[in-house]
Amino acid sequence: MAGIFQKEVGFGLHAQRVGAILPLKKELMQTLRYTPISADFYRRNRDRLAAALPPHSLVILHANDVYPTNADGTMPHHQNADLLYLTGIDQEESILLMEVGEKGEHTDTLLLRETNEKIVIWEGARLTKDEGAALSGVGDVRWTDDFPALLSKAMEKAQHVYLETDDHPRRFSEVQTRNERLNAPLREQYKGVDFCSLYPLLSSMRLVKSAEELVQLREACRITGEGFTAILPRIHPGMGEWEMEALLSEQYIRRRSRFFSFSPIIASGRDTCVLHYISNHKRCTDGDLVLFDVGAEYGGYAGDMSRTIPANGHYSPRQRAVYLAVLAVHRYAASIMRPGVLKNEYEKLVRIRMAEELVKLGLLSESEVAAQAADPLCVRKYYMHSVSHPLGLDVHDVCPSNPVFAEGQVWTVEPGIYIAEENLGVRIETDVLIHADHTEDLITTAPLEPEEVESLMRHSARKD
Ligand SMILES: [Mn+2]
Repeated sequence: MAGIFQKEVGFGLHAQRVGAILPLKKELMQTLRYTPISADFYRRNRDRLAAALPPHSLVILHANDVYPTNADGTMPHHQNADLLYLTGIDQEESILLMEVGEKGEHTDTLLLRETNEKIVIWEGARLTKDEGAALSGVGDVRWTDDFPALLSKAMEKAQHVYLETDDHPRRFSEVQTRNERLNAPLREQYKGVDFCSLYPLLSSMRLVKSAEELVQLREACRITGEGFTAILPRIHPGMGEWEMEALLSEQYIRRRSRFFSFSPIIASGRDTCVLHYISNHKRCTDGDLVLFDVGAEYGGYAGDMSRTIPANGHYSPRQRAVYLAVLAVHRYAASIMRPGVLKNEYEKLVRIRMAEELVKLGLLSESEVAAQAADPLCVRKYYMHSVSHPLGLDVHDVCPSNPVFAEGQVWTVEPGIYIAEENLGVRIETDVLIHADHTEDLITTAPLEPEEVESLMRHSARKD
């Protein structure tokens, strides 16, 4: 069923509006820069979440805030990834309520910010109730004015209340999210209720990608690689890193990406060894390497790619040797990423392979590595980070701790070697989909072999 005219039957406290969910109107499609995922996907995600919850659970999920900057300025709105995953609604102030009954049946309500003439004039149209229903597959759509009354009714009946907490191990924030702020009084007010976190459930669900998500991820990866390849012939010694950023931004946005999926790293010379360099303020010089770690967003999903190129179009012998070492480790890592392998075990095997390459490059001694044969942590002198992270709605996507690889997961593979004393850092990163017996590189639109890079850079018009 293609998500059209599907009926949702109410089981919960308040009567569900039982009626046709209209298909996405052409006009709405035209207001989105990307082709949206079908409402079936979101309906299925809510079904799976509800099935995993105990009877008489309530899920409350808020949109992210629009964060202020200074004066009347704001950051662009960046939607809460879990709300996107369960509804596809990419609009501020939206709320999802899910009331789960005895056997996993659930009554869902989507609440949207009521639009008015002033909002239409200043900010443009917001979703109507019908549009919200068509995008999300939720039959009962209301304005947020109804939220307090709906919430207190639902809280009276709920035994377990599932709230959004962001438990990403590397999260650091001094400010409360909208979910944390709006949920704090509930924890105070309803002392006897079992408050639980959505994080473990949704991070496990989000780790394995559905067919619909793979369509979006493939597009994000395609754009990420293709945009980079398009600008390669235009790069030359003396060019500003920011100028390369500008060229890339044009390529991505032209392909319907709304923004970089993270602050782009375009680092030349010594800054190839700065892992999260984002100021992109220098001019590259003849003989430099330039490290790109960049990604295009598409439909909420993130691409994430690294390539390291010679500013003048030719790798020096040393640069080539380091590049080939990283490429060898990259190929090895992709070859052992198989269903059933523990992430931590995989990381260790990659360090063992990396140690071999660092010895060959004269950076580590054989005895140094032999002393740590089981897990050569000495590689961290030149390779400081891990090789893979999951990719999806978030660039560093959520997952349980020490996950096991499985079919349908999407991970980055990104080894690097950073030799600060030589101003020489190389990182090569692709995004791969795990299949039963191989990994599939989702970035087929950007070169990997050094000769390919050089050849694409040679085809330039005069570089100025
Ligand atoms: Mn990455």
